[in-house]
Amino acid sequence: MNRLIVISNRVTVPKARDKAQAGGLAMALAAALREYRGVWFGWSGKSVPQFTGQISMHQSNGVTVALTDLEEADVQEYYNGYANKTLWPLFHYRNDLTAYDRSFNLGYQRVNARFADTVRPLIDPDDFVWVHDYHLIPLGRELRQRGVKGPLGFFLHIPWPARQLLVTLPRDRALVEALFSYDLVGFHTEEWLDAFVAYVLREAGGTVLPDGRLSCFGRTIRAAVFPIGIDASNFVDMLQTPDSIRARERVERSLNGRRMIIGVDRLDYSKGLEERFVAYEHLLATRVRHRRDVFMLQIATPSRGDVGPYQNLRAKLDALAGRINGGYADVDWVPLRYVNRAYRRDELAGMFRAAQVGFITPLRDGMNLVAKEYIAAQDPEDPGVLVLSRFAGAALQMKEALIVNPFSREEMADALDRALTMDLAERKRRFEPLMHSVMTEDVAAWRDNFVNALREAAEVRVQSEVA
Ligand code: ADQ
Repeated sequence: MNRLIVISNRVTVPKARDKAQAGGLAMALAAALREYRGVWFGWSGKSVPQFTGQISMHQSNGVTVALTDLEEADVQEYYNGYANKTLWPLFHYRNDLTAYDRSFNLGYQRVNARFADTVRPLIDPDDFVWVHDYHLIPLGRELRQRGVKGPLGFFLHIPWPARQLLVTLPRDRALVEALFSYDLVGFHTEEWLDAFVAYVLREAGGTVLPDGRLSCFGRTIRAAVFPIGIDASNFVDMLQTPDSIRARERVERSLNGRRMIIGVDRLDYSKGLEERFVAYEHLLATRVRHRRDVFMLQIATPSRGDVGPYQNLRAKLDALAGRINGGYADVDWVPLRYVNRAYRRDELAGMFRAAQVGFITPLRDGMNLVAKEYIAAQDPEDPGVLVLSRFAGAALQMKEALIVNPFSREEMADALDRALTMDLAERKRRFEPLMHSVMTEDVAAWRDNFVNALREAAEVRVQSEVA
């Protein structure tokens, strides 16, 4: 079997003993690497005065990890700069927050070239190389320039933006052209794939071949949809761990018979947290009967705190939470519990189980795994209701959720009201197909579908080169 070389900005191999803390994606990639053998390469997270290109390799729970340090300027221009201040906001439809600085793009190209120089000696001719996410779009081109001829795949974990937005990016064509160095480019949903294809056809003069492949810039690739899932059976098992049960009981005790609405997100402007708070406030203002019989738990883990808009968002949410609690709390009831820390995954599972409503309303999200985790954690005999933004990639799969427009506080408050008053028969009717798809379209299926499609796409390329 061929080896798999996984390349991502950061590398997180879960340890067996802290399984409960690891994210589903990390678990899936680590499992793939154990199965296929291979290496997981990425940035160590450390910065050094000068880039050396040295790799430190170690074994981590059966996976070979290779890490490299980056220069301080690289971190500023590539990571904080082009990745988090340019591509992230633009790809999440926030060109008002997008920084278009040339130095960021130069840093981005430089780091991708450095990654390629560093990882190149680790790649054998028969290896499959799988590159992850927006930090590393040009890496495929850099690897091809350094003589890598084998299967090369890329997966984008975030949305692909509309053509009208992407054209605001200087050197937009070069970014898209770089994707044509891969054999296979994967997206979470048809919507992101369609936006990519629209750009290729209408901006770059590409064509769709009769076999569905895309041809442009003198190269031909396969672009396809691979909706990511969670490690669902593992998540369900976690509900039985003592820590999970303890977390659930702790929340349930504090409920005092009230119903709980839960949200769990990284503290990010794409997640619609302000709009969510305002919608909840609207519910309290317009449906007096829910006052005192519900509360909302919002867990928002701080993220990218070095970047300005994240600091502004945090200040706004602090103020909004204060306004809602100041306006509606009583001596024995606080309507909003707003928590800025991370929890172990088994604890989160327990908290999801204790909540009657999962309130997941990003303004734009590649997929959103929290929506799937909320469903996996429910009691099939008495499931809660998922209220989900239509702008999460997950909404295309999870049609039985209450799908809302996160920009409308009235629509969101209506959906909360409906979720809080829904009878058991309807809750079960909605839950069953959702649970079925969460269990079957899981992270292992995502990984295997991608790797199989990569094998096929590379074979087709080799055949057409020979012909
Ligand atoms: P994210 O933007 O990070 O991922 P998401 O898919 O929701 O968004 O994944 C977040 C993960 O972190 C979930 O597993 C969640 O449980 C966990 N998490 C969040 N807050 C936490 C907390 N306070 N404590 C512990 N765990 C917490 C990006 C894209 C998504 C895409 C994924 C995977 O933006 O659209 O679904 O990658 O491709």
